[in-house]
Amino acid sequence: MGGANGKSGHRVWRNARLATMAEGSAGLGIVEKGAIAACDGLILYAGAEADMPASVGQGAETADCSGRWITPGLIDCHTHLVYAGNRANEFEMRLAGATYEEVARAGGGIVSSVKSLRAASEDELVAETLPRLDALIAEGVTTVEIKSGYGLDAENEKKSLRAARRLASERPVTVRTTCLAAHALPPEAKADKDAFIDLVAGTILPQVAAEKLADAVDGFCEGIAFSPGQMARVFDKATALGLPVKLHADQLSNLHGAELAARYGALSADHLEYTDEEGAAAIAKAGTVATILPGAYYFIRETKKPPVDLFRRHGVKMAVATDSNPGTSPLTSLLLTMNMAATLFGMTVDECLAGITREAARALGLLEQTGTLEAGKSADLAIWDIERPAELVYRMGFNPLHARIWRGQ
Ligand code: DI6
Ligand code: FE
Repeated sequence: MGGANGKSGHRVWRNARLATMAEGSAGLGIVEKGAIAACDGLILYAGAEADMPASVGQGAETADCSGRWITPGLIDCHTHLVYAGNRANEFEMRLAGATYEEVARAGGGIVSSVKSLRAASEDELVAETLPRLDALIAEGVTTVEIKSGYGLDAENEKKSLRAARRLASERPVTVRTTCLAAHALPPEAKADKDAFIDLVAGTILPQVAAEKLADAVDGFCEGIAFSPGQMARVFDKATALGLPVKLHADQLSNLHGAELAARYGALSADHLEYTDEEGAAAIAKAGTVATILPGAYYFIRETKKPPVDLFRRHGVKMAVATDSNPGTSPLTSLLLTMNMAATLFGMTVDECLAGITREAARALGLLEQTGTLEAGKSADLAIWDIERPAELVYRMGFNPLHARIWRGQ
């Protein structure tokens, strides 16, 4: 801390190529021969080196980037990163021909992760999650969203959210937490979905809100989970508690989850494989981001692709995220996720990169703070050993990160 002039963390990165991702600039907002100045964790200047006011760089600790590319720090805006154990056994059963239902009857599925999480202490959850968080961070992630949803009662949902919050003091990363209590029906609910929704809206959400453990509320709207009517009750309570909402929508069938999310002004609607034109139009109008999750599509060998073309036509903003979870997307690489979004769904390089920066920030309600290289935002940067941005999407299993800066450090 403390630059030569005494200001804390006054730094300049010069001789860099910038993909600012700034809204309204063409493509990636590229600046050749660029520079970034930061102080007190915030960007003071991002633009052409030749245009940087001398005062901005005076006394700063200066790094020569030797022509490397700088992008905003990456943002994984949809994860279920906090869980205990894993479900590799189910993966083997499915490879041997078992159906998802057979796996569930053998004690598998979300409920098996609920059992493991309930048996783990908060400390154990933090310790088990750190290697997954480290994998994301190693690729330049500076902000990650983490959902609960494997606790499914007040104590265990709060334990997950506390573990998620604690990760932010263990590593230099911004963590946003989301309460996904309406994820699945726990065994003790005895198939009574409405009674469980009473518990979520009447007990779990108020407690989570009172202890300020969540930044948003999510739910799984699906035949195998909760109906639009049940989700609406959860969203009514979230809204009354002042929490923004998100939704796992239209992943396995079209229950018009996108329209439901739009009706509540959701930050994002996620998955959306089965969303139709009305759904696309509704989220476009509401300004709800479509979060594209190719990891789950790939891992469960889904064949229905999200309607990326419809989203383009309606001007829907698209984020891209890992959906990191033990059951349908055991994925901890945003770089590989971009490759999947491009290869499987035909998203362009520009869309993929916007999806893990600017649009991911928008999906978290954080666009004022991060997601682009612009003055006034957090100095969250990823510096890459690449010749062109497309390399970040093109490679599979290779990490060209040179350095990662979180809040100027
Ligand atoms: N959709 C999914 O793909 C995951 N949750 C959800 O709502 C599945 C989570 C799991 O199987 O553990
Ligand atoms: Fe998910």
